[in-house]
Amino acid sequence: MSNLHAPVLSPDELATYHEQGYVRLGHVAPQSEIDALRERIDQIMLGDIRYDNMLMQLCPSAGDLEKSRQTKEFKGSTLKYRKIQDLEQDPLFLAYIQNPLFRDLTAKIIGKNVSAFRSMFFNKPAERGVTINWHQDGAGGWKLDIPPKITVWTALDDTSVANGCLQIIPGSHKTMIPEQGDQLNEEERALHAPDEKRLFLEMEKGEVVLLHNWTLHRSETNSTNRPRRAFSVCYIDAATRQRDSGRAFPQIFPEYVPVAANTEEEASAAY
Ligand SMILES: O=C(O)CCC(=O)C(=O)O
Repeated sequence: MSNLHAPVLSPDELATYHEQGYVRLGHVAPQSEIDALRERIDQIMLGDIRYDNMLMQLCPSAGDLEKSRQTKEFKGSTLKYRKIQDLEQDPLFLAYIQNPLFRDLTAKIIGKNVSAFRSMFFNKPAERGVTINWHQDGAGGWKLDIPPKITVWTALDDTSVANGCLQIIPGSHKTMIPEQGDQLNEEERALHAPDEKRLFLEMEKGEVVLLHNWTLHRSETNSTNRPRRAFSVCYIDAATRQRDSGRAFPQIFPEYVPVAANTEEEASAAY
């Protein structure tokens, strides 16, 4: 494994983020910390560790459509989860979310008071998973009164074209594209996400990419016999509220401040 990233985003990296809408940060935490997160998320999926207020969704490819609803309920002991949110409640995940590099980069891009719109495990189970089509995170669908700017995406497994690595369109973050919500329609896709502009972000386990929320991205299914797990955190200005609900989000910096338990599906995105 290469050396760990310094706890500071360099001026070049910041410029690349602004210009390209993404920057690869390499490894930011020791492999032992990444291994502990992998073990912890498996414990949460298997129900060995339980939290009452975590949004959990089984992968639709597992065939149980009722349990593929995004609700704050444990859906059974299985590794076939697709999405688990609200992971800041778990001390291991919280420690990772508060990594000094993330504190520095959010301070440079957002400011000192930062919350998490979502702290999300995203999984493509072995030989499974679903395709996610081109979209911009929070372009309109999340109804936030301050546009989100930062997603930090960490590979918990090596990712490749075969297991459904992240695909992006560099530079696409400069315009809010979808007419409605976050997903591109056919016409927008042809114009803004032609195949020749697509970059496949194959990553090593533990590698991190900083994304602008509006950088177009998608991913395919996992055709390998091992899971493709990732952890993705969307950091937002702590002053952000959800327009219709007035909802605030758990504060991460300068220190963790949880919010009162929410009802189901409030912060989830359909994709
Ligand atoms: O992890 C992936 O494959 C894509 C996740 C995604 O689309 C998202 O976080 O909005």
